[in-house]
Parts: sequence; C-alpha cells; structure tokens
Amino acid sequence: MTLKVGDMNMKAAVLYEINRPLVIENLKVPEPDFGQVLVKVYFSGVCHKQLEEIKGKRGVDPYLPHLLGHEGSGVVEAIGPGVTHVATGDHVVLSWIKGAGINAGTPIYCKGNQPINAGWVTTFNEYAVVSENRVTRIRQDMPLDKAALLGCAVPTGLGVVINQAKVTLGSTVAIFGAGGIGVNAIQGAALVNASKIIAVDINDYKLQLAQAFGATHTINATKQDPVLKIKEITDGRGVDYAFEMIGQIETMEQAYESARDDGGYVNVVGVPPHDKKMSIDAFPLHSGKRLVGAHSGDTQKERDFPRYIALYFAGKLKLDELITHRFRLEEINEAFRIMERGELGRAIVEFW
Ligand code: PAD
Ligand code: ZN
Repeated sequence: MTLKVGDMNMKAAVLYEINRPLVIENLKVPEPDFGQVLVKVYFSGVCHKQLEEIKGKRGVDPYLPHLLGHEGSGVVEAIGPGVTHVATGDHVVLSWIKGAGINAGTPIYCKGNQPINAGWVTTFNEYAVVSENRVTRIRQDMPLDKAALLGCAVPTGLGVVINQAKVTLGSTVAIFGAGGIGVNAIQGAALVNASKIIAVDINDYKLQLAQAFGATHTINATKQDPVLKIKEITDGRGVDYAFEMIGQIETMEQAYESARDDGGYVNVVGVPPHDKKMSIDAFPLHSGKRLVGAHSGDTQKERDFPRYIALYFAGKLKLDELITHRFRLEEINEAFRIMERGELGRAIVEFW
C-alpha cells in the first residue's frame, strides 16, 4: 500500500540535549511546502560537523530538539509548490551547500504533539523535507552510496584546493587532518599535480589512508613536530599552501606556521571552537602571506557535481575507498564514537 504524503511516519535520529547520544524516534513526515522537496533518503555521510553540534562546540543550541546530518543521497518522493529544478523519481544529492532553486522555509517534524526542528537539509532520517536549493539532481547510474559523499566531504575537500586556493602545478601542499575532508583535499592536490603533498594526522591509520589518496609525505604529529618536519621537507621554506581540516586552534596555528612567509597561503577549513582565539605572528601578512577560511570551498553544485561524477567514472576520483564504515541508523552513536577515536575515513548510514 502506498501511503499518502502527510500520513507518513519515519525513523530519525534526534538530538535532544548537547553531549547526549542521539535518540532514534518515530516521527511524522510533514508534507513539502512551497519550495520544499520530499526525499526518500538512501544514504547519509557522517561529518565531523555533526559531532561538533552534538558536543556544543558552537555554544548554546537554540534549536533543540532537532534533526541532524548534512550530506546524503536519495530519490525525490514528492515536490512542493514552486519547485522546478527536480521532479519525482529524480536521484539527488542532499547537501548543506546552497545551489539552484528556492531557499525555502525549514520543516517541522512531529513526535506525537512535540515539534522537532530541522534545518534546510537533514539526512539522519529516512525521509527528508529539504529546501529546493539543497538538492541537486544527478545521473541515475551514479551509485547512491558514493553520491552521498558529494554532499560535503568531496566538494569541500576538492573545492578548497581547486576552486578556492587554486593550487598550482608543482607546488607544495600540507594538509592538517586526513579525515573525510582532508583526504579529499589530498586527492584534489594530487589531481592538480602538486609536487609534495604532506599529510599530518595523529593516527597512523589515517596517514595510510592519506597515502592511498596521494600524499607523498606523512607526519604523525604525536611523534614529530609537524611544523619543523614540514620545513625540513620543503628545504626550510615552508609549503606554498597549508590547509587545516581538523577544527582545533593549535593545529590552525601550526598550519599558519608551516606555510612559507613570502606569499604562502593558509586556509583554516576546520570550524574553530567558539570560545578560543588563534595567536599568530602577523608580520608575514605584511609580505604577502594569506590567511583565509572556507565555506564549502566555493562549490557550485550544478557545475562541480557532474565534473566529480565524470572523474569518478573515469577512475580518477576515489570515492569507493572513502567509505570505510557502514552503519544502520540505530548504530549512529557508534559511528561518532569511532570518529572520535580517529578510526574511520568516511562513515555512511544506510537506510532501507
Ligand atoms: P574527521 O573527524 O573525519 O577528520 C579530522 C582528522 O583530524 C582525523 O583524521 C583526526 O585523526 C585528525 N586530528 C585530530 N586531532 C589532530 C591533531 N592534533 N593533529 C593532526 N590531526 C588531528 O573530520 P572531517 O574531515 O569531517 O571535518 C574536519 C573539519 O572540517 C571539522 O572541523 C568540520 O567541521 C570542518 C568542515 N568544514 C567545512 C567548511 O566548509 N569549512 C565543511 C565541512 C567540514
Ligand atoms: Zn560536512
């Protein structure tokens, strides 16, 4: 029997309190309103940003209780009024990154009479009511599990290197944090033929993964001083480009220090904690050193997703190797425990 949209229920992971595990609930799925799209979610990636939300890294969370998750894939189940960019049956990527279409209002789900908040996109739920500009149609032959990673890890990692920093042929690059975003920055730097790609992490498993994605040098920061080692690898100069993809003040400062003072480029991609400040020697800024932050790596989804999918089919973009763990929604808290231990590349949640 097919259920009428509006009478549908689904399982979803709900964050009720900061620093508490997510709770799997049965919620009523709202009907898609103006500019909204109802998607049956097939796969969701698990990004460090959700761990940061659970841990309250951004301070007080005014939206509790709420749903989470910002990279996923699925099939359009229904569209609301005004939607023109996708149609029922389309395969789509769900992403926090804005693209074409309406920036709609945010949906409210219900557990009995209790409202549960959600942003413009959430993916730790069997169905998602998503703003039109957070869904992007993709070709039907693209495997949906890999497609889920196009929602955040892949476009952010590749985007900061290719779109934003515009890393040049033969240049030297250091990536701090070989996690979901970091390994994609590493493969981005390899795609544009950087000469030295130095991965820094505290976990040897991550450093092995980094090598598989194109790192030419690896540094375990628990065993070696990463700044000194990077200077040594680059004949005392420092790298042309340094990226922080962890979200810690100390490693942001290390990334800054490891880029060359005469025109080196530093991008703090990791989300800084709201209650701490960076301390840097500002003088090199005077001689052309650049320090910037990132928001999606200037991704334009309609332009970039087809390119990434084409590279995947051409065997030039590693997506299969990115997925190191698969969980069911009921096991989502375990995914965060393993992420905290630094033992996964990208985990995905499988529905259905
Ligand atoms: P992840 O947990 O997959 O990777 C983080 C990596 O950092 C892991 O491999 C850790 O082992 C490693 N690490 C931890 N501490 C250290 C240390 N002291 N030195 C070296 N390595 C260390 O996270 P992710 O890749 O999903 O996300 C990384 C950050 O990027 C996080 O702050 C997230 O919120 C941010 C992000 N930013 C954007 C953006 O547009 N700016 C988009 C998506 C994610
Ligand atoms: Zn993310």
